[in-house]
Amino acid sequence: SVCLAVDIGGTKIAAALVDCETNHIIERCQIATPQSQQPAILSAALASLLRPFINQANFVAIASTGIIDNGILTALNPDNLGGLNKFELVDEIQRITQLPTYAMNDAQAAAWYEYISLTPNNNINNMLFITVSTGIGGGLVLNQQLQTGARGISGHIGHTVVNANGPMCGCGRQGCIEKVASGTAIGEIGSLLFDCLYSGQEVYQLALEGNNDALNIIHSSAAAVAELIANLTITLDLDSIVIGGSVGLAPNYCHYIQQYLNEKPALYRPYIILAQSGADAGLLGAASWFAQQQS
Ligand code: BMX
Ligand code: ZN
Repeated sequence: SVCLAVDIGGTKIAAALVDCETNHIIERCQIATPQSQQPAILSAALASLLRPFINQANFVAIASTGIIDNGILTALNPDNLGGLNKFELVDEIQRITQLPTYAMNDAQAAAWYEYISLTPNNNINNMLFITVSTGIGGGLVLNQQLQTGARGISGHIGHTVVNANGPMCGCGRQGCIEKVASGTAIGEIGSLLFDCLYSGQEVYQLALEGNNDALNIIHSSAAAVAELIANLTITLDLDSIVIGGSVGLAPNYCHYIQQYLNEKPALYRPYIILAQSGADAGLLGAASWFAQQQS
């Protein structure tokens, strides 16, 4: 069958036709995520993105930022979606496409695709996928099973606290790792420091060009992610960590994480692997997860 896969992130929305037998992308298209509190604006953007693909698809599989519980998107951090905090995701897409529609969290979907791409050649039982991008997201595979959680929450590692006196996160908690280490945070900290508006990508570029202040910002982000990895490894007996997202995949970032982990005792150091599917992991993960649920 052919799946219309959709990946809704904080920065971009991608859609693709995926051949479910081969996990191959037939056609792909992407737009910027509208930054609006109004559900109707997101619905309209989705309708025009998806319309050209509808006739060629048998079902729709969505990977989306936010907590996906019974087809409803609830933003844990509404700041990542321009203030939007509730969206009837499955109902809206079903209305637009008239196709059977399923949805899951973006990082959970990417975790699943990275996991099935790594096995069966590797003996991985307990894996955590971490995306460091607009936000920080995660997907857990425990005993070879993807954990989606009874309420869809499983894997929301971006909202574990690294500094109880830190800045207020959009989720309402103080000092979440997402507020201090995500791409958005890297941009915010750089903007404050350089007294000028910078994106996370621009701060990262400065670091690559040798600016020491910018490099320190990237290093504290990687150090925070390394602490998170150590905490979760000793909690869940993780054997492998897969790092993805625009920051996670940026030059040297994964290497910095590895350096910080190398300072810790062996039990805190799982294998660190760079995500193989890059920007397509969410699309391919949702497509294969729901193709498998259907059969
Ligand atoms: C946030 C949260 C997660 C998401 C993660 C990465 C919202 C809207 N999203 O922690 O559900 O997985 O960001 O999302 O609360 P991305 O947009 O950076 O890929
Ligand atoms: Zn938070």
